[in-house]
Amino acid sequence: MKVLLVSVNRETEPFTAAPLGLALVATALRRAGHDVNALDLLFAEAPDVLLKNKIASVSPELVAVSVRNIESSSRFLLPDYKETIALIKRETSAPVIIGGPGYSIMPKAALEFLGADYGMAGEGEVSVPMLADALQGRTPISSVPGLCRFEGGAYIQNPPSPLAADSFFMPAWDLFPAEKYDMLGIQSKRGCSFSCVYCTYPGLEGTKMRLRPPAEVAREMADALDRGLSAPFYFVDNIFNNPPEHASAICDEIISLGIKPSFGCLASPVGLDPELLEKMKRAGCESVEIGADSLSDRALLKLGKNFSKKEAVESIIAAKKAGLICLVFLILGGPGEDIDTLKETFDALEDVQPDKVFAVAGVRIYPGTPLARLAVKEGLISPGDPLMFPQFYVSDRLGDNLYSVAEDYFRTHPDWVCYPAKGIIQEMRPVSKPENVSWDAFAREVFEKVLLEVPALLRPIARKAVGKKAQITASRGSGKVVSEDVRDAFLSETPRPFQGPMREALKRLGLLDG
Ligand code: B12
Ligand code: SF4
Repeated sequence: MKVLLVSVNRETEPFTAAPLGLALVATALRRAGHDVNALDLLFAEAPDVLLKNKIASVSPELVAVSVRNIESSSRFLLPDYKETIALIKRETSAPVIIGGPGYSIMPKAALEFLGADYGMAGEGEVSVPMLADALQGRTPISSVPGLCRFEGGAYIQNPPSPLAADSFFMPAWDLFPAEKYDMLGIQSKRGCSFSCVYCTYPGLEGTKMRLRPPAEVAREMADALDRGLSAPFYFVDNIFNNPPEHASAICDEIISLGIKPSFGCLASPVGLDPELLEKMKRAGCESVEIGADSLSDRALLKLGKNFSKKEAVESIIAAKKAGLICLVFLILGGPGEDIDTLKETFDALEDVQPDKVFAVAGVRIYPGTPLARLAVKEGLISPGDPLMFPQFYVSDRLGDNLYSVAEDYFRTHPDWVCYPAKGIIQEMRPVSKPENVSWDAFAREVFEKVLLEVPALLRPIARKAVGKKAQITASRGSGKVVSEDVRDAFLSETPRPFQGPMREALKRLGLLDG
């Protein structure tokens, strides 16, 4: 069967994400003997035209659309996807199936809203080839795991069929513009056995952990490097270092293969000890993104976290000591949060000085989570709300103070970002670039040269932050960015631990006096 896979994600913040899930579904379909084409709309200047042309050239018999994000930090995205699906349906009579994490969180409401023929809740490697078989009349539709549809107005959802730990696939990156993404996703496990009150991950990936054999993970990296893919890898595991022995074994395999990947990962403070961090660094890890959520024991307890403030603080210090770029994720305004817990978190951050902080003020309420049940109990949402349209929990001890307190604090830390949950409506720190600013050709050259001195993982952020800073400076002067603006912007936007190497680089390039 001719299958067209379409990734509709156009989000570029904080990084562009390669559609790993769809690349795995592609491999599964190919193994089952199907003719697979793919289209990623991420980099398209005219996505609708591209999509129409692709449909015309492929003449697909099934179109599979991946829905990654329901919302970004500033926008509700499903209405855009609804239009894309309507366009696909106008251009072809082939059935349209939607899947992906953004779909699986609320399959019934999303299927109804987006108007596809079928939805697939959960993993696609087993189910999508089975759907292709069923559509060819070989098996009944009712036997396809995870399949969702409306029949005569009634919603039907088949039970899922998760992959076994030893049957993970290699992604078909050849079908995607893999060299263009800021980072290439790689997965070493699925599932999470913890139960943080707001989290969708156990629902998406299951509560039982399935650990992929470490040698296979390292081999996937080696294959990509062999194919000349140079983007850094990003471990999309909800927690790379859980269990720590598995993370350590992956690093051992990478080191023993003698490959030199660079990678980043999401990590928990639990088990992020100096030995593991040192080994991760040796294996090519450049940055860890620590899901601390808060640095107050009282708030951590209410969020259902399994670690203390002390452990979180120690893990940040250890990551920095190991020479890794350390980003801390925070979730502000959760159950029981008050001005004291907020200030405690901010004071602790001030002490440990992570390189980056990414905070959300207000907690997205997802269906089926303990937070959703609490929100119903507190009268914030109604019991049957499918929560597809974003709703946020803000502790009643804070109310509107959350935004003013957080804003005051983050304003003094330009490297640290805080999105108000209400930021779906309005961003706290506007990111719009000044208009009517042009670039001197030499300044552009200098910019690209200095950018190469920035660690690979930080480059996408540096490109945006430094570029914007240089333009803001130029807008206050001649209206043209010159090389001095570029130099000053690199100096002001470089996080403290990298100031020394950056000054050295600028001297080497003749932009700063010795
Ligand atoms: C890793 C990760 C990140 C990394 C991405 C790094 C990278 N290079 O990929 C970082 C930290 C940068 C990130 C950023 C963001 N993320 Co994120 N992220 C994840 C995470 C943990 C894993 C995603 C992943 O790659 N999984 C591995 C692949 C293999 O699984 P999969 O995509 O689900 O695919 C499987 C199935 O879904 C299915 N499938 C996939 N596509 C299709 C298509 C069809 C047709 C079918 C039938 C099946 C199918 O089959 C696949 C194989 O089994 C998920 C949570 C989770 N556990 O899923 C959140 C998640 C996807 N992120 C989310 C969000 C919101 C974001 C941000 C918008 C946050 C922000 N405000 O900035 C950004 C957007 C980034 C972008 N450019 O799009 C949400 C999306 C839902 C929502 N609320 O909108 C999730 C679900 C987390 C959550 N809050 O619940 N993220
Ligand atoms: S926040 Fe992390 S540890 Fe907690 S349930 Fe989600 S994935 Fe698991």
